[in-house]
Amino acid sequence: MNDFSDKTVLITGATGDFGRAFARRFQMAGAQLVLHGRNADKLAIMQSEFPGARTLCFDVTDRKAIARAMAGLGKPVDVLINNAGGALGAAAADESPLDDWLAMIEINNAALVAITHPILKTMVARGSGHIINIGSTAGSYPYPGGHVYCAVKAFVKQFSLALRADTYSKNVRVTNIEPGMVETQFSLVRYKGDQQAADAVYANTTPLLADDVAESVFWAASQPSHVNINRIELMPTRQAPGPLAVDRD
Ligand code: 8X3
Repeated sequence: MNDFSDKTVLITGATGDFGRAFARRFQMAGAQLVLHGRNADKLAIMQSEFPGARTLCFDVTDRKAIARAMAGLGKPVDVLINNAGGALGAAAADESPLDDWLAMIEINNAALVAITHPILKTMVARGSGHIINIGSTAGSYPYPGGHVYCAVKAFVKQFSLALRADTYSKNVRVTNIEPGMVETQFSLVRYKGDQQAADAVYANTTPLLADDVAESVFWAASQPSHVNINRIELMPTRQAPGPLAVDRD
């Protein structure tokens, strides 16, 4: 299915690089877009780029605002892309502030389930819908400095798989998309504005692009309705899971 003209696609965190790429891809297929962001100025720019889209402005840590926005959607969501999230810091666990850990759990997990919950109910009631979560290879492969980020993405993976256990007989599809290194603003946020540190992540290699991830999201969404893509893990050709670490004298 490549024609989404009768489908409403809600993208959270749509003002970031992934969100824009997803919006572009689904716009090409004619989808009616609902774009969420927490920054009104960035959303206004997106509104001019995607004139037919509806925008939703709220902070994903504000549970009441989420409930209000979901209740006020008006029309049912056919595809929910849970994209809002991110990493904070890359220092070793014992050197990381607790506030960063708690914030990552809030934005990547608590917010994701708070948005999913009301939409899942409407999808089950209609007997139709697709929830696409944006996970990460970090959810499968731990790495130094990953600690809570790896853990929250493992939650997203397992939540996605467990949702399938409750939705397979209700015609609601669930997919977890798990990208590795993608050149986006992700690292600039993780390193809290340190451009040099962010640039170093992508230096002298060939990372994925947000459009590569958008293709995977779109491919999963465009399968025939009897096909559920459970997980897609994608990495740059020049990246691979590392060996197990051994401390030696
Ligand atoms: C982003 C991929 O490897 O930086 O989710 O954790 S990684």
